[in-house]
Amino acid sequence: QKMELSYADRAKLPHIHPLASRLLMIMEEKQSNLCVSADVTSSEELLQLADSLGPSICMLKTHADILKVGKLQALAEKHNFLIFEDRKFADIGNTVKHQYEDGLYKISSWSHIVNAHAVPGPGVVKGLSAVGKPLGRGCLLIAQMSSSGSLATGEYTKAVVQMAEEHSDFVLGFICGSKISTRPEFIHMTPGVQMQTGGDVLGQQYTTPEDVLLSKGSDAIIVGRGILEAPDRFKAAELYRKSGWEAYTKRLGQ
Ligand code: 5IU
Repeated sequence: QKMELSYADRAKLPHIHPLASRLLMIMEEKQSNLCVSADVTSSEELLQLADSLGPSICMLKTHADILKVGKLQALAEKHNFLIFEDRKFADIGNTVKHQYEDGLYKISSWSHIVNAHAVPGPGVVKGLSAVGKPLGRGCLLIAQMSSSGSLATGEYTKAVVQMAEEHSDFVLGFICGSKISTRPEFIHMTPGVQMQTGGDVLGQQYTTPEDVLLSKGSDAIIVGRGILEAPDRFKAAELYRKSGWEAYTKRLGQ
């Protein structure tokens, strides 16, 4: 019998990143560990998605090139979810610093959370942190990927965890397939989730919410097409939210 800390317990840990704490509280309050991947091609559709699915989600994952930032921020406030720009920074520190702060999208000014590949070494985190930390932002390191043949495995994954531990004032967790760190301050977020296992023709591999949250010990699911391609997106989002929440409560009860 191993005791699991609840999201609410973890939110109160003394050394937790303030944004991780906020996210865990949102998850607890909204009974949602669902992040919707808003992979649509028009900003109108994205805003509509954010407004209709907002109540069901803890986070919305975006791609900067298709959004109207001001309106999305207002919806994030209205429905109490965080914005996660899936930018996957992967350059040297000095370059990502500029990509994060300046450029076309000024991502640091509106996105609560970004992600980064650890491939360049700790400089990538240091560069992002120089911009994001003063703004209270946070970063997820990509420790594993859901696509078949991914090279982010084994020793690489371990090195990513270590990099996160060394920069836990800015890194608040991981993109990963399963629980890879025992530190309860870190948030594990898993993409490649649908109600049925399987995949797409380009290498994506799907696991179920139950498998991700209960067997694999991750904290949150990231769902795109499982919801976007459903005939009723709201109904589908609620299905994923409930399934995710049920798996989480089962885990707590074990
Ligand atoms: N995404 C993955 N796998 C990963 C990472 C990111 O699927 O390892 I890092 C992104 C890609 C897409 C979303 O934007 O998550 C998943 O979409 P579908 O649920 O439609 O497969």
